[in-house]
Amino acid sequence: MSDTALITGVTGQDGSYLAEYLLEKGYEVYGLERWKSTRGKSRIDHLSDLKLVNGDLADQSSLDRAVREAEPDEVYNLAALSFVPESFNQPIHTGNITGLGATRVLDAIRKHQPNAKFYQASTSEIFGNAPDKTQSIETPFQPRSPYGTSKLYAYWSTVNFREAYDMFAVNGILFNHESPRRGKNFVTRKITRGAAAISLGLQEKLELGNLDAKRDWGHAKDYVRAMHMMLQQDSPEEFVIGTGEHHSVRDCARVAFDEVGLNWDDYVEVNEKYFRPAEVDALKADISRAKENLGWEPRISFDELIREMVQADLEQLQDK
Ligand code: NAP
Ligand code: F7E
Repeated sequence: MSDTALITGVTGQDGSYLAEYLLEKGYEVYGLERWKSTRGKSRIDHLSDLKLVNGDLADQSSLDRAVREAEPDEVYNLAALSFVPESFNQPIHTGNITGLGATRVLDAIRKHQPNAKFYQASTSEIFGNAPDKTQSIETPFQPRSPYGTSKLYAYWSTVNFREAYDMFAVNGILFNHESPRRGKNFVTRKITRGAAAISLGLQEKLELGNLDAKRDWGHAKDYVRAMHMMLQQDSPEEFVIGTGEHHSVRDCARVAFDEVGLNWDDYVEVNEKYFRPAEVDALKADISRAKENLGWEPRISFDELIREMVQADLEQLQDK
């Protein structure tokens, strides 16, 4: 009999790649979807074998029902309010969904499917402005946004359910990962779409915030592979997943505009409205443990990632 997985956040970037990956591996895959009056063209419309269950991370009974219906062997909690600037505007909602939501999923598993393995989508944002040049599982946590503080609550909830109820529950501390399916407000996609639009004569300028911020950017396809690998370990443990390299927002703009034969400096303007109340200046993963204990390494480079995103945006904008 095939394994069954339940993915919350299935309509998001990672959820769609993970669903694809698990379906290809022969899993029966259920995805938790928020109720909407229309779905429209989404990231998962091409996945005809995916089974959808309605539910919301704010609503315990819907999560209980989803777990009872799917009877999963593996649960991936990817649902969250994931856009850091918006978490400053909606700190309570962020705490409820991104923080407490994880506890609700854990509690549904504890009650209805206690042997299911649980993956929590944790994040490098829990490190904040970390003192170390690279961040590992040993680095102290000091988040700098309501998103980060909520994810830290979810992190400790996951550890606590593991210790208290002997559940197989792990956090994947993932650094930034992107793809052509990335939401349009996140900086890489804003840049690749902006460069594509400018090269096609559809836009004149691109306004950005802090060009000096540095992130460790990888490809989402590589990272969903790591999520699955983390649930196949003999015993549950946390891993940091990234590339071990970081680049500035400026570097990202340079590569994206180069892909369309333009000089980024002629088109990018800084607008302070995109600065955050508290910024995370630089993040870079130490992935030695993931390489050694998990056997995971990224396969797609930063340059390949950004160029792929620009080409996908060119195609999408030309089709309009
Ligand atoms: P994303 O594209 O923003 O997807 C977020 C998902 O959460 C969407 O499917 C969204 O559904 C769902 N969601 C939001 N509120 C919900 C609620 N109240 N109930 C149920 N579902 C809800 O995020 P992503 O980039 O794929 O990231 C996946 C997860 O990894 C998130 O938890 C994120 O915080 C975390 N993470 C991401 C990164 C990264 O760089 N991408 C790095 C580390 C950790 P709708 O479609 O209905 O809005
Ligand atoms: O910002 C700077 C901004 O919004 C990256 C989420 O997936 O990864 C993501 O969080 C950097 C920041 O991602 C603009 O100030 C400059 O320093 O693409 P971002 P993020 O905040 O790092 C982590 C790991 C997650 O877990 C989150 O869910 O870029 N920046 N100018 C800008 N950022 C945006 N969005 N827009 C700008 O115009």
